Amino acid sequence: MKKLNLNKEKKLTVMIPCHNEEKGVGKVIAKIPTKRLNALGYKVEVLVVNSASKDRTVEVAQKAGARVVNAPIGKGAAIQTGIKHISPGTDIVVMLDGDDTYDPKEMLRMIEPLDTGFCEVVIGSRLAGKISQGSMTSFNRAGNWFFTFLVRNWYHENVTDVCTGYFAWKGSVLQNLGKYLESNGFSIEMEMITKMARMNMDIYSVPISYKKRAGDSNLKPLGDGKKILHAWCRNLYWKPYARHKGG
Ligand SMILES: Nc1nc2c(ncn2[C@@H]2O[C@H](COP(=O)(O)OP(=O)(O)OP(=O)(O)O)[C@@H](O)[C@H]2O)c(=O)[nH]1
Ligand SMILES: [Mg+2]
Repeated sequence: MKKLNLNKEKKLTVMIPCHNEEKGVGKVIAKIPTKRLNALGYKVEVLVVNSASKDRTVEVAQKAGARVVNAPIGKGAAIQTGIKHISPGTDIVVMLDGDDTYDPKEMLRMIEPLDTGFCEVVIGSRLAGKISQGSMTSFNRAGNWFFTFLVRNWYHENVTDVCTGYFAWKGSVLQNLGKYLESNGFSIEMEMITKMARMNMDIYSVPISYKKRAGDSNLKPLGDGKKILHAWCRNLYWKPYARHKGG
């Protein structure tokens, strides 16, 4: 008879897409609650997905203990590359930005519903959480609210912040989603959320905090807003089998 290994160590990867984030990435990695995660039975790996940074991002990330992989330019392209570099058998993947806007300690709240089997995907919601003064312009806040309204009403998904950069997935669920991703830029979050909705994934939101970024933004609110709207339209009639890239 096969022996059951009840004390199996679980694997958690923290994925951080970075483009010129020398000011933030070290702080983000240092704030990951590794000891608390270890106590919950998780072995933690930090994966920084770097695109063409011209500053000390790679050096700072490696010094802080991260594995660094290089990706083509664009947040979406980086996420697609990052997914392919996640170690096989990873139980949970958490993703957050490298600009020190999200609180890594709050990943404990993000992973609890996954750890206890409540759902498959957790979205960190700033709009239902705490947004510090000066961290989000009124224009961006209105845009987020508008895109969230569109997703709630046309995809019937109970999400409260579709432009967030803080996610947690069961590892196998993210690998499945990764096969369908195509966006290279900032429409990636909209693409992920709308495709996860169409794949009937079990998604819930938890409130998180958001504060002012360290370093300069890469987002172009108007141009990227148009691409986000385009991703929302494009996936309305999308089905997982329709554009499957194979595998
Ligand atoms: N690897 C990689 N990461 C990127 C790229 N563009 C943005 N990122 C990262 O994606 C995260 C989000 O990008 P930000 O520029 O902060 O965009 P944002 O959070 O929507 O906008 P702000 O509110 O101004 O910070 C950050 O960690 C960036 O470093 C890219 O081309 N490649
Ligand atoms: Mg940011």
